[in-house]
Amino acid sequence: MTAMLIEAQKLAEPASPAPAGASFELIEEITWDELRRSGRQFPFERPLLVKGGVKHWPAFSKWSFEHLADICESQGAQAPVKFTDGLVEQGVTKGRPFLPVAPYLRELGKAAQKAADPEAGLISRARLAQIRQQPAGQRFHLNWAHMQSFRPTTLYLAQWDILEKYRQLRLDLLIKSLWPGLRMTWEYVFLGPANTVTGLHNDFPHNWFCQFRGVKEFMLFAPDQSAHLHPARKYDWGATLSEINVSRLHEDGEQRANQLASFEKASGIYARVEAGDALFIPKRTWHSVVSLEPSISLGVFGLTPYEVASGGAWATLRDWAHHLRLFRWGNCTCHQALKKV
Ligand SMILES: O=C(O)CCC(=O)C(=O)O
Repeated sequence: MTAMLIEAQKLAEPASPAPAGASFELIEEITWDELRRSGRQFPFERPLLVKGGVKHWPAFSKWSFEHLADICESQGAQAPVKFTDGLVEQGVTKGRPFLPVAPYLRELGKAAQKAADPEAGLISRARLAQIRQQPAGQRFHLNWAHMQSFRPTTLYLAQWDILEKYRQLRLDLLIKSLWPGLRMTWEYVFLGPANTVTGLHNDFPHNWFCQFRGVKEFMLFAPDQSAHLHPARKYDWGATLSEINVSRLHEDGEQRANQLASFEKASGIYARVEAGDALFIPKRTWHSVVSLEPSISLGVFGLTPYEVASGGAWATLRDWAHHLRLFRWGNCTCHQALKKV
């Protein structure tokens, strides 16, 4: 596997100026120790970034790209794995390549050793430090020129079911430390290089998003911002997708101009999630994610028994209808596009 496959294609300086996009405020941050001492009632109503929230998990110290590659190889996992080809949330979902996974992980391990550019990102490190000096709630815009400087990586192992294949990896997760009470959880692993983009969407359960390696930037929007975010008809099992493609905001066209005008009215929350952090994403919170470095992440969706019976049953019914070709067939993230949408 060549490095070309994991490296995002750098683009020339764009001719047009970057759009302003939505306005943002910084996410509320708390350390893991402060959170435990605070006695705050879970679930929280707004997104919360818990610094060091998973540093006490064995996965934080053990899970490197090399470690995961070794596990795949030692267990004879030579069978190719299904990758995503970048954004699946917006536009037409294309076929997904099957490739051997261990060489990919080793490539990511090598890329992770290179120091990341501190200037890169929707907010550079220096600007973030400046914003942190301002009073809480101060609004700012993101540097959309960053999104214009690369084409999202074409190979991303998003929502890989590695925890089903290698069940011993579950011993490295202390999920109960984040999810108190009676809750069923579903875990999804995301492994990918710098410059992966997960498009704007919201999920129906609450999510504890855990970062073990690398840095990711999150744009988050409360459910009351939906009117500005163009919910799409495209079908996904547990998510509502947006028509707004954050990696192509700057492109011309009447449709894009309308989307941009509406996106500029939205008020969002920005989070920079670093290795060891846990981010709480309340249910139905819109989010889009851009990686700044090769990353190993875990999304943990949690539902109470009541939520499983209500929301889960509804999602399952919709899914049956979809697979019976009765509901949004030909416009979904789970099948290759049959017609142009
Ligand atoms: O890390 C990513 O690229 C996407 C994560 C995400 O969207 C989620 O956990 O719901």
